[in-house]
Amino acid sequence: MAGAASVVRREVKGSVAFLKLDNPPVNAMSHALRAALKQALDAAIADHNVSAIVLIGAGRTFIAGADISEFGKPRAEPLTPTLIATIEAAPKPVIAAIAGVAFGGGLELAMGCHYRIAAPDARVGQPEVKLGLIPGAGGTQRLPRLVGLAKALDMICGGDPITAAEARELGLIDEIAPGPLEDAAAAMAERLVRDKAPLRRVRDLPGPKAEAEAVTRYRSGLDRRRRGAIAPLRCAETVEASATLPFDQGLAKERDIFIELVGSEQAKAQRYFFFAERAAAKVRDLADDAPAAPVARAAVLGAGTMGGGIAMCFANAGIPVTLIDTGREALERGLATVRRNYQSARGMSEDEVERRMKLIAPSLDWGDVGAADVVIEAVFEDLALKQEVFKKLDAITKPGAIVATNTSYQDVDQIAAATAHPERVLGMHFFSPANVMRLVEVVRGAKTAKPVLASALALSRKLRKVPVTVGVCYGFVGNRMLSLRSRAVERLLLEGALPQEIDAALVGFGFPMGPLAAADLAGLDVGFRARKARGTVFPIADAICEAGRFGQKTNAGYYHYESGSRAPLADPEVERIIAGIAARMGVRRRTIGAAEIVERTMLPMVNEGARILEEKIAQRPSDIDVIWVYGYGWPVYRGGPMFYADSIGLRDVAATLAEQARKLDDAALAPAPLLARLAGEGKGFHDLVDG
Ligand code: T1G
Repeated sequence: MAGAASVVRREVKGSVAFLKLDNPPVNAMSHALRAALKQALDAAIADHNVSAIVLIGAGRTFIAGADISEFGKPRAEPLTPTLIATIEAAPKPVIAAIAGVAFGGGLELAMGCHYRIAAPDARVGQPEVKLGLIPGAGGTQRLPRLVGLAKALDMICGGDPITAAEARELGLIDEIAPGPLEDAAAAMAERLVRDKAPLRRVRDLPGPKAEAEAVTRYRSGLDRRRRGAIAPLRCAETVEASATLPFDQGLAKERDIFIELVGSEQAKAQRYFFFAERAAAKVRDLADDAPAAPVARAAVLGAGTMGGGIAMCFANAGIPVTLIDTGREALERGLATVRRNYQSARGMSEDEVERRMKLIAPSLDWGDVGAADVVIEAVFEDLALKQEVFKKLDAITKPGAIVATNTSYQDVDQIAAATAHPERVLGMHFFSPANVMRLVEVVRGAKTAKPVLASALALSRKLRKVPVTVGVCYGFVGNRMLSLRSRAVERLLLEGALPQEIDAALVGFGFPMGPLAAADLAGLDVGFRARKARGTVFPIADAICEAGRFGQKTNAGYYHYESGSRAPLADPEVERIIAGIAARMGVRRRTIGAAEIVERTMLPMVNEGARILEEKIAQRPSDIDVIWVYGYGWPVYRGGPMFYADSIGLRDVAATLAEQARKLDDAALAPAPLLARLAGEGKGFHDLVDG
């Protein structure tokens, strides 16, 4: 970040002083920026030639909030509340001119100003909850006074931004700039001075009406959504106080809770994750600005659940896509599912449904891939079939087209070897439902060309996905680690844990759904076939499938389902199957507690994560964490499996794994060399140097 002197530039137009914030790339409110702004404000306020002050970003954005990299370090004045107090005490109008984003402390500073104007494409929001925090510079007290309690709850507990138009509608923004922002801000300033407009202070507005019903409704949904995260609850509590407490008492309450949360484990994990997500975008031997081939047209092979979801991603990004299948029935079924998904999407108009459907062209003709810049294969999960498909694609795809496989497991190098152009082949592993899940594991083959990789990463971001680059191995990173969890679950069932106990333990840990309810939802036959193909035996899972129980689709799996219901019901028949197998295997069953269930399902995954790092299948431990949070519902406030292991301490993790390996007589559970080495050195995965 830049030094104190240059981060705020003052430019005077007539009697209006523009204080230009210049702390690239996003004007994070570092101490240097705060100090320079305080200085510039004091000078402009004291300057009699200045009749109004405009705060504006010098670059692409207003302010992205507090400097997250400063959290956890001693906080130095001037803090944002001090800047706001300076503005509120000013005897002349101070205007916030917002381009790009005003997030967190940036919006709080803007709400501390007397007036706000924004560029039409600006966005404003309080995303602190995504960092395990609450707004800490008055946002919980000022925002409700401007937009009302219900909306403030939504914005602060949810953390998602709103558009300038919506903010204008709500009265959070006074004006949308009709032309260049700086000119519009200057005109606004001159008008305010000319009209001797009041110096409005949001703090002086009455507290919001206490909308008890709205609050109760919001709270009940919040408990379900937060999955153990603390910050959303503290956000609600503080925002609600704006309706009951005088402003300064509300502010003091906010301050106390903010300071408490900054040091919390959850906030530390979410800060770590903020930077982990950004690090995942960087590929070791690929320049950050490596050129990417444009994608004007796409094709998806296979109109099944994954193919349909992937086609929706392209349509959602405005990219025309051809959805191809060999069977008319399968194609029509796939298209009907896509339409149903759009029609059930919240807030999507019928016109918008039609507009997106028009971007998806169904076809039975493989030749239609010829016009596509990218082709994504999403056919049945079988290596030989995929090789055959790629061989065919070689002849019909246009030169330079990216040819990607959506396989969840198979060897991408073997698939590429079936073509004459392995350099343009890689894996783009989407997660189900593909139109919802944000993760894409971008599988780099041994022969994948760098421009192809760069283009696939850029395309993933254009599809509003989070791409993580991984190497080739069975199941890549996510599914490879998942298989260790599945093994542990199978063993725990055998030893006495019931499906509902295992699921409750992992839901209690923060996962949206337990592994057994999730397996029933996905369909047990998929795993059954994969195990058979690999010669892997899971006595209990296999027995349940052999009993014709494939999950929700057969109203029976690990649970029983009433017809038409998705609610998992404990089934004594399952317990009878398990008990029978345990007896035959001479396993005495016992009660197993939630803590042991968590330990025995999570630590083997961490161990496999260490092996994945040893083999350089993942570039860095934090990439593994990004994969688990965005692909498998790992609770973000626990950082991810590798961060979680570090928070326990690798010495303890290694000792527990060694004990599990001994007790279960399972060498695969013995600590991986990397984990054992780091534990021995008293280090953590975060000590591993990137590169
Ligand atoms: N602090 C420090 N660094 C930041 C930052 C921040 N707030 N925001 C972004 N960066 C870095 C980021 O790590 C990356 O670095 C580069 O800037 C570009 O970011 C008191 C307590 C603004 C929408 O949570 O949402 O205010 O990787 O890749 O996709 O109440 O960044 O290049 O080295 O994300 O164009 C609240 C966080 C803080 C907003 C831009 N604010 N930022 O997205 O670029 S808490 C936030 C974003 C707070 C107050 C509280 C996005 C963005 P590098 P990028 P982008």
